[in-house]
Amino acid sequence: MDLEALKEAVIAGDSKGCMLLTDVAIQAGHSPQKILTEALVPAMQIVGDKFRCNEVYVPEVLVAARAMKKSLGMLKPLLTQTGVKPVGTAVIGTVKGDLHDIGKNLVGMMLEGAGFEVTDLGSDVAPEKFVQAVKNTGAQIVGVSTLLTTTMLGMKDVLRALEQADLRQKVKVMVGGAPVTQAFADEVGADAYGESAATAVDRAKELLGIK
Ligand code: B1M
Repeated sequence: MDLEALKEAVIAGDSKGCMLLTDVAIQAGHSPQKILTEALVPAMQIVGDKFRCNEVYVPEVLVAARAMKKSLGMLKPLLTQTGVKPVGTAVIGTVKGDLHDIGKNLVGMMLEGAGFEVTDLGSDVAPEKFVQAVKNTGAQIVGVSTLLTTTMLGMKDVLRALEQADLRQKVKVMVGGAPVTQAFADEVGADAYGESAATAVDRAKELLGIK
């Protein structure tokens, strides 16, 4: 079975088809990582491109996102069933004012798949919530995502809040999301920039000195 049909089902927003084809892909022996990176992520990228070109509109995007989430829900237990001691702990969330969560969810799942214990704060997360979560969980990494240029500077607020709470020296901060660049990450004083969910895992491991 190739993964093209699953990709098409996400693009078409066919939730039932997505669940069925995800099951078929798993049964055919495709790894959850492969299903994610070769079907779900590229499908959502295509939907994003179509949205940008006004070929589809918000309702279609939402339906595609919902279909993708159904597949993700089926992959999550497979990605996370390592059953071993976590290699690290992370708190992740999308900045205040930003409701986009698909990319951030992928980052969370990929981190979990790589053995991290992840606390996902969701989207539209205020800086003080990141601070509280670090205090509650003792997380080693804070991952901040944003998709909007208008909320990018919210990342700086998260870094400032961590500093004010005297936590900045204790945690590593990684930023990512479509408008974010390495230059922006440097500008706001983040410790790492994750270009994709896969590279976010590499960066997180590097931050903790894990090979
Ligand atoms: Co919105 N939206 N949206 N949207 N949306 C974008 C981002 C936009 C580029 C579309 C466009 O105009 N071309 C544009 C932003 C423009 C800008 O800021 N310059 C935009 C806009 C304007 C808006 C609204 C303002 C629209 C409106 O209401 N007028 C509104 C904002 C609402 C708000 O947040 N306050 C809005 C709303 C929505 C929906 C609700 C309809 C929906 C979100 C559904 C959801 O997330 N639950 C939506 C969607 C789906 C998109 C697009 C089409 C797709 C985003 C996506 O999920 N991509 C997007 C256009 C596009 O990107 N082409 C668009 C797939 C995802 C896998 O990629 O999130 O980039 P991405 O994540 C990648 C990497 O960036 C990285 O890893 C991921 C996987 O590889 N990554 C990290 C992400 N976070 C990371 C964190 C890390 C490391 C890596 O470390 C911590």
